[in-house]
Amino acid sequence: MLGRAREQGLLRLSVVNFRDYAESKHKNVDDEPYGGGAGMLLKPEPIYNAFASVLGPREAYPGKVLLMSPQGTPFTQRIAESLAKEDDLAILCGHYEGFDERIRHLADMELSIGDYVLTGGELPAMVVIDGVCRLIPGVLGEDASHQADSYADGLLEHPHYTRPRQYLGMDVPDVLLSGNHEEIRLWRRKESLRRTWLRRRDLLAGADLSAEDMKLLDDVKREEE
Ligand code: 4FV
Repeated sequence: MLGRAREQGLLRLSVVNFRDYAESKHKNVDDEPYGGGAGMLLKPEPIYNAFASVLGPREAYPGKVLLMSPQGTPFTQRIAESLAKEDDLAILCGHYEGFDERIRHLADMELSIGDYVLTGGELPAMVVIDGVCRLIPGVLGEDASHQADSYADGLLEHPHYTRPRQYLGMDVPDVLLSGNHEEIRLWRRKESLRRTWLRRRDLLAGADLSAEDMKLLDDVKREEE
């Protein structure tokens, strides 16, 4: 998807190795933490130099600068949708134990992809790039497909089925074979609410639920008691 989007000119992606902008003769990008402690930290100079050389003065940069770290704001579909409206994004990827604190001053937003620790910020950056760029019109082919995403309306997605009708004794729900679009819409909405109720009750608070949803949710709660 993203490769094709780049070929179609929908997306431009470049990677900058800030070691190329390190000042020391050995091109060091990391150093020991003041105050002691295990591991190494990313130095500010190589990253500031790289930013200035590649993107120009920070204050004149038109886009959003993102810094990937476990201390960041959890990356969500809502954030992906807001970032997809930006023309330019610059993503700073951590390494070693993390960043010298002064590097954070370059960032508009600090993002985390989850409460776990990785070896580098590159994979988190790729997660953000994928989650954001698939929302660019034209990247996913007919745009409708991401409108029915999980989280598109704050709920988990309903179950999906395709051929064959029966597999290993597992049947496709009759309602999906009925051709009755209203019945299908109601079933999908109810199953979306059921899955969210069973797996991510925390999401319901933030979801904009209609009166019809509340009734469906009551049915679900009764059925799942
Ligand atoms: C991370 C995350 C993450 C921390 C130490 C890179 C690592 C190393 N980034 N969401 N989770 N980063 O684990 O964004 O520098």
